[in-house]
Amino acid sequence: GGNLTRSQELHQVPGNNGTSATHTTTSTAAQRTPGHGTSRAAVVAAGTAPELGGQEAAAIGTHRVLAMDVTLAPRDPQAPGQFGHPVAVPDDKQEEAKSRWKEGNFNVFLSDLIPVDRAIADTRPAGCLEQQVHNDLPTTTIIMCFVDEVWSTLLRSVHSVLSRSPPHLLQELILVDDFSTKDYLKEKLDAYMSQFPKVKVLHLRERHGLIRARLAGAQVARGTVLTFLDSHVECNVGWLEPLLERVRLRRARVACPVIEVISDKDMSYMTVDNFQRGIFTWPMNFGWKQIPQEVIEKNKLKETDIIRCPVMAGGLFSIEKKYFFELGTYDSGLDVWGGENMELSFKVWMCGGEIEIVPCSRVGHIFRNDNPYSFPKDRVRTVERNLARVAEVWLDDYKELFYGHAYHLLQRRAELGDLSQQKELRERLQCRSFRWYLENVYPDLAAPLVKASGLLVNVATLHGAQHFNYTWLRLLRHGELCVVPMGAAGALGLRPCGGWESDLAWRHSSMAARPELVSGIPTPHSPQSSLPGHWPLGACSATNRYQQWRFGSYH
Ligand code: UD2
Ligand code: MN
Repeated sequence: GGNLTRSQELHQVPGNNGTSATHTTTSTAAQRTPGHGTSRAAVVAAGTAPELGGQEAAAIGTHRVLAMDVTLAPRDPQAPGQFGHPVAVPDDKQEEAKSRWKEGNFNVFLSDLIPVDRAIADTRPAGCLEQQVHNDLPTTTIIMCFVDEVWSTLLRSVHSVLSRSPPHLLQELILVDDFSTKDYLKEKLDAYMSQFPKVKVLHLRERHGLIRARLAGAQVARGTVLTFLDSHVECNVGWLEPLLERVRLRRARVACPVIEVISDKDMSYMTVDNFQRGIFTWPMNFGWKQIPQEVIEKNKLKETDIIRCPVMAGGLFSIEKKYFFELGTYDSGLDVWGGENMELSFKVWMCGGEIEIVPCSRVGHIFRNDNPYSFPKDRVRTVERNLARVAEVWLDDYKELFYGHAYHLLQRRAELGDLSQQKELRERLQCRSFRWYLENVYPDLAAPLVKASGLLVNVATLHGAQHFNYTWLRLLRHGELCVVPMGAAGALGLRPCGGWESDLAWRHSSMAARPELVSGIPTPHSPQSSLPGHWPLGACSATNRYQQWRFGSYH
């Protein structure tokens, strides 16, 4: 699995911290019934206002989102990077900057140069300033776990929380040190943070990995809502209340801010395109996908509308603490990094909750090309193992698609560890099927259960064999029967397919435009007869047209 990057267009934000001109919008009521197809309901939930029960709102009262930001009048307006402006490395410092890059896989030299409490531009869409939130929002514990984070970046993350979160909502900020090796993250960090009564540092005694480190923070959290953040972020003005409001309105909900970009090169704060959903592609790679312009226009979507997402990025979100524990938190068998966002996303949706991006909440994050810390075991293998665990527990029959796109993992299923607890949890919570998820939450994902199907035809002879499915596990299936080599002569026959440990795979490089069966099924013995029994195996050859086969349709 590659690292998380944001590849869509970025926009440099204007230099003043100017709040955008006020523009009053009243949200129109929109249905929030679980969606069908890619209708409005599938991608967007109602804005804040319509969900306030009239009477309740009157009794409890609401207020506009507090634009609290102690950095609005920065100590030193001339400081480099102030207001989120880009910073350039001076000519005589190029070498130094270059050599320090690997400390965090971003421009650490510049991070050290800019104030830890710099101001950034308020990038919220017009309309956010008018939004109302309840007066009785729940409190939150912010959990920020880190391993060997860069000092100035960690401090900037903490300061951005303290500067831009309403104190009455911030129960505490727990820094979970995942057994860092750097000296400055020990007594020096404790001493620095001791000036902030709400900040607690929890030093783990061994490396837990981010998944179990977050859980260590969650165990001791005292706030009603947990808010997870990475340790290289800058929370923007008014970021917290809209998240807590969404959780306040419905507890079975995960609320995510829009993740904006802090440039790894010049440390500038950049906003991103609106109307992006969190999605995944096979084999479970997270990405963002733009909502098509027609959908935006047809449904008159506004930039402030909540966006429902099939999956979340993973790092930044609010979830009610009790709900998180009811869901069984994360699968604690997931190691170090990766895949936990998929696990929680599937679990939330399939077990009755929902995941959304809240456009009026914005947090910058430094996206890096590589993890700057070491993995206890091989990085790729760790992430792959995590993803396969998630596939085994949540994808039902569709896990064949996962393995079909990551075929080498099929051999490693024995390494996945015990999954019985996770499967029991899914039973106990009476979660829906993955098929339900596909139909209702992510209908635009292509998820055909077989790769190809129909009459299997030899290209050389155009002779049709029986109807077969070519599965993601590379079986040639005819109902419950699979094509297998039989007998010493290498003739073919049909046999019950058997389970996952089947070794009956056929390699077929199938491109709908130029389908070719590259290996496996060979020269015909008797072109007139049907496939099984009469097409002996022969050595593979790229040019032998008798070895080229085509299916009726490719999916
Ligand atoms: C993304 C998520 C990240 C996590 C990851 C998949 C965002 C912005 N980031 O990757 O939160 O969901 O996908 O797992 O959505 N850390 C530890 N111990 C470890 C490894 C990491 O404490 O063993 C910390 C790390 O210092 C950082 C956080 O966990 O604060 C996330 O790690 P990352 O920033 O390397 O992940 P990222 O942003 O590439
Ligand atoms: Mn990160």
